[in-house]
Amino acid sequence: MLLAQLLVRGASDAATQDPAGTPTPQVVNPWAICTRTAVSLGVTPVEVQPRVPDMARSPAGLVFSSDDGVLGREPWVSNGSPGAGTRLLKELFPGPTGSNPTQFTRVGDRVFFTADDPAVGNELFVTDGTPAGTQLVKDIWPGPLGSFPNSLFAFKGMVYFSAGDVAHGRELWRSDGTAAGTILVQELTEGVEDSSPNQFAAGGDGGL
Ligand SMILES: [Ca+2]
Repeated sequence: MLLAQLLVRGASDAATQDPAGTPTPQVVNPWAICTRTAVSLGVTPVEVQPRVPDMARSPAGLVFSSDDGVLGREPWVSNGSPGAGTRLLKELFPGPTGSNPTQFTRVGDRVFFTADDPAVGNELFVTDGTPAGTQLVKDIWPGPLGSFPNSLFAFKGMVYFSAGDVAHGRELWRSDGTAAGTILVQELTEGVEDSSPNQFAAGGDGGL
């Protein structure tokens, strides 16, 4: 119906008057109208961006990042109420520079995320929604260089993610929230070459 209306309108728009005053239909390309219509409505981008959650629920409330203008962007928790119900969890990067926590991913009663700490670099952190329960999981790339954990994904009570270390490059890791329980799952590409796994999803057979 819409197309028919467009075609009629297109033909009408293209009609002109000859010297005798008789309308003379002109040959038109009706698809040109459709093309213009599609452009005006916008199109869906072909490239699908991975979804990166910027907040997650914990037993103590919603965990998210915020910049209060003094401490930089740090992890916060809110029970949904203003005032005392919304508070800083921990200042992971001291001073006005923020730790820029992101990729909040709930696993059981805890929320994993990545953040910058000047002592260890960009690494994996975990919180139960309390300041005391907000801590580094493991310094995967030892020292101030970061392992840059990415693509955090909750699966069977653990968080799976990609991270880089000196010996293996970027590979698939998993963590139960403890340093001892944070291990390289499998080195898909031997040596320091990256296999760069990402965009994890649970399969129909219960696998990752
Ligand atoms: Ca490090």
